[in-house]
Amino acid sequence: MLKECDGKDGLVDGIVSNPQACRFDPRTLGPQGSGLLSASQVRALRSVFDGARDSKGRALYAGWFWDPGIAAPGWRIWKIGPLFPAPGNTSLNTTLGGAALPFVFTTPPNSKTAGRPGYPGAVITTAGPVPGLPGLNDAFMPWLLSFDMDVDAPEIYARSGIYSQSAMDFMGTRSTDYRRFRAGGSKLIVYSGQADPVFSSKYHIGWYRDLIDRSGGVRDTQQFARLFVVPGMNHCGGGPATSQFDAFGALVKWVEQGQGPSALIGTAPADTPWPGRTRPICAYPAQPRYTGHGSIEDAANFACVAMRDDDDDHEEHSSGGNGSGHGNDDNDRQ
Ligand SMILES: [Ca+2]
Repeated sequence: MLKECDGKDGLVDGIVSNPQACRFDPRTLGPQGSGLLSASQVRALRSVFDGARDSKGRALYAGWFWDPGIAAPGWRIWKIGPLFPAPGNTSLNTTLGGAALPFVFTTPPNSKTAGRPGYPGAVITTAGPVPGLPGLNDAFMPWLLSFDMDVDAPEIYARSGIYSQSAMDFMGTRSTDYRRFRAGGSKLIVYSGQADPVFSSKYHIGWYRDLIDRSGGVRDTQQFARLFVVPGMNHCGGGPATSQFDAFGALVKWVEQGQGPSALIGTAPADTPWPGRTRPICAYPAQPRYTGHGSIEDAANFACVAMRDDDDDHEEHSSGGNGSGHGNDDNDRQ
């Protein structure tokens, strides 16, 4: 992935700052390529990163970026399993997610399967990997493996009886209607880990593009809402990333002084390949580019520039002119 995608942002530095230009294909590691992966492993990877689909091939959610952060523990623990030996499938997607799906994201909760052995509502008897804690590892696997993307997945939008709101009604954040928010002078900063295993940055970018379409273009949208995608970062942290940044301080400055952030300055923590490295995390759709001078460990030697978007699936043709994150805070003073 790094070999294919790292340099596409203009600098080989272990960070994929232009994931839209990334053309990594796991088939290059399969039997027809280097042979590191089996054909079924390649199929699984392609399927997972393409995102969930129903039987007609319609996407139920976004796909996922190829980002080196997927090699980090913070990705693994959600998708594959924990960092300690444990029986069964112990990924958070099957334990935490396996419980949340039938009870929170299905309306009415667990209506079809309550009490059936191996299904939510049944007594969990599986031994846990941690002494004294209930075993969740394989408890919901029958439910998950029987989950029907055509029939069961739409229940996230369902309402029923006393459940006058669907899960998406009360928990979803897909709305692009920010008229009242904007009129009141409020500001919104959204950040997203490009290697977040839970919520896909592709989804966040898709939502933000919809917001741009509805709000009069990039510049108008950036008057009240800005998106910051953090390359390499897992869910709210972790991964090979400059994942320490002060988004709240930036929000306060924006609200109280009228200076919106064109970038958040991120610092790489100790458990990354480059502790102390700093980078501008640019307001989407701008991306950081090395100026060609000075240390690549220092954010000061990078500039936020308009994205060069090579991906046909992610065209950058919004009505916001050059669509770039202008690099000057002063532009944003009202
Ligand atoms: Ca790079």
